[in-house]
Amino acid sequence: MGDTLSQKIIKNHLVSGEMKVGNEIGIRIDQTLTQDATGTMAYLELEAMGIDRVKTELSVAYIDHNTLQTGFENADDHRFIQSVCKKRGVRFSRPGNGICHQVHLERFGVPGKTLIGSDSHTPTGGGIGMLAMGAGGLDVAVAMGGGEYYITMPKMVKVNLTGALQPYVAAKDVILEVLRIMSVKGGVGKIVEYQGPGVKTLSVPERATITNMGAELGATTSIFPSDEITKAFLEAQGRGSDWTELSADEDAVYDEVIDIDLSALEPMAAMPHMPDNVKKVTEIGQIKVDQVCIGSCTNSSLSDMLKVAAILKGKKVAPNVSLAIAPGSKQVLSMLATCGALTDIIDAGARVLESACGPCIGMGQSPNSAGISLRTFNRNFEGRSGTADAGIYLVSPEVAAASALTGVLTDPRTLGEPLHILMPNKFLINDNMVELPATPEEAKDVEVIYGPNIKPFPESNVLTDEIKAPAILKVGDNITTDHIMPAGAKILPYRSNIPFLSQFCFRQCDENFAENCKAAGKGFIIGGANYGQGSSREHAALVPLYLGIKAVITKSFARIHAANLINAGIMPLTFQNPDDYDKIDQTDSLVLKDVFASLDSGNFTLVDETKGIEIPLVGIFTDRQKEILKAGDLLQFTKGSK
Ligand code: MIC
Ligand code: SF4
Repeated sequence: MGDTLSQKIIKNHLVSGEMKVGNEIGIRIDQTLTQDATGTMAYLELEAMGIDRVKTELSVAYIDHNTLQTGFENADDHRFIQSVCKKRGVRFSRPGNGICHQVHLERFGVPGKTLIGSDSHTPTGGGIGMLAMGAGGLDVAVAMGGGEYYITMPKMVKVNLTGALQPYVAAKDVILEVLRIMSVKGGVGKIVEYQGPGVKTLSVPERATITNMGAELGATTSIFPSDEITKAFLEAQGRGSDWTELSADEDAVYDEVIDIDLSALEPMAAMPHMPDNVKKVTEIGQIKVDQVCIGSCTNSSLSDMLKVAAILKGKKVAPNVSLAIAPGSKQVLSMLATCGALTDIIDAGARVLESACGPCIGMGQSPNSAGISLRTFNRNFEGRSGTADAGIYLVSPEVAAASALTGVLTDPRTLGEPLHILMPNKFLINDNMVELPATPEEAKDVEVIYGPNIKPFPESNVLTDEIKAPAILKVGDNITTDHIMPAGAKILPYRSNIPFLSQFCFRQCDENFAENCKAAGKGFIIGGANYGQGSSREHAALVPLYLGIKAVITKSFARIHAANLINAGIMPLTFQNPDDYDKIDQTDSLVLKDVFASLDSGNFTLVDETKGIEIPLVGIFTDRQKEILKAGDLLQFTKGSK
């Protein structure tokens, strides 16, 4: 029996555990990336662990999220990250150089290598055959220090692609179709591998769009083979020597197979407020549009931008639409400028934004009240745009550009002649915005600069054998980390200030959450299925820790968030019988009994004193996780085991 592509890469990097589905395995990490919204915390953790120099083959810190700099906070955090990078051996991609995933794909990713990033869209690297995964900041810090990264050995899903995309149908439509089929929780505990004759019809940027948005499936990661197309891309980036051919064995066995005929796909959109709420553009009809945003790590490549420019060329943006475009990297922006396509974009009336995440994370460009915004992004969670009642539709660059011209949701196939966009044989290469670290000798004199916005970590949890606390909050299914710890221009600058952030925790679900936690001193959160989907932000665990949350009890968890909870010393527990969820009400008085014995057995008992009932819970932790929980958190555990 042969191996799938990801099984091969895992095998090459396996440090501990057995590669059996469901087992915890530890893998060696070759590369790491961070972005600034999670990076400040990750580098504080690196400093707290006392790591002198990073031990990975390559680590890069990107500044791409917090670039608005509405006050001193962001600039201070950038300076802090820059100084740690210089001292500890990390490359520093300056603000303006581009979105982490786009730049990493262009300049640093290598087929067959492992990459973890403190950002959930790190699987973008799967577009060139990397095993690239999103992780919490603390896990990334541990990997930078040479520690292994732990995942549950995933199941393997094959998406068998046949045919070829028709004109004006895009890679975005492929991943929207996968989301329609699998749903936002369908990928949990799985790796999605793209295979079949359709693969060779897709360029690297198209593949990267698909693996990027695999994050929305909840998948551990997604991956394409590394083939001649990957080789041509890397050669055009001046990195031909980084290429190796990689594919799954012919007789590899998959747990699930999904067939997609690329020729049969049509332009689609994910409707408010979930990425799997997918319909054909023709089914949704010509709804009026207020705003169109093009960019984000999903769709900001040169070829995406060239398609957009070709659609806009010589035309004018509809008067009712505000069109904002953020090219994904400095390379993309400068190539657009060189070939004149930027002029076509500007002349049509687009607002050109900095090469950064921008509107995707609510850093500006919030739509008008009840506005309809079409975005080429990957998440349309309620409120994420910064406008609580806006309706966000996720679409391809082709749909976005066509609709910006007409002012209504438009099927780009009505535009007529197909577009002919060719990938360049040579990209414009200029890495002058990536700062190299100091040599180990010079590094001794480099000072790490802390700004006043950097506040101490919350105190670690002390595990007790009995925890008596109220059900401080009860929420439903598919709660995202944007619900738990919102982002956006007002809050994002405080990612290194947990006390400040805590006021905003769960605001959208219960505006009294923080106050209730403070009044009770400690509490439990009760959730439905797929709790914690979305972002990798460990703040969605650190802030609840700060507010006294001891355990989160749900029907099921998203992968990265469950790991972040354990890393923060909060127990993620699930109902043995999912129907028991209905028995608990918010404010019920709860007692978790015999915690230490339960940690060993995996079976917990929750007493609901208000209802006078006992509810069986499950918490199956590996020995390593038990030790982390007993130590208080991963930081204490790592310090203790040094
Ligand atoms: C996101 O898209 O939600 C983010 C912002 O990139 C996050 C990281 C963060 O919260 O800083 C992610 O996807 O992990
Ligand atoms: Fe940035 Fe948006 Fe991508 Fe997150 S999803 S990394 S906010 S562009």
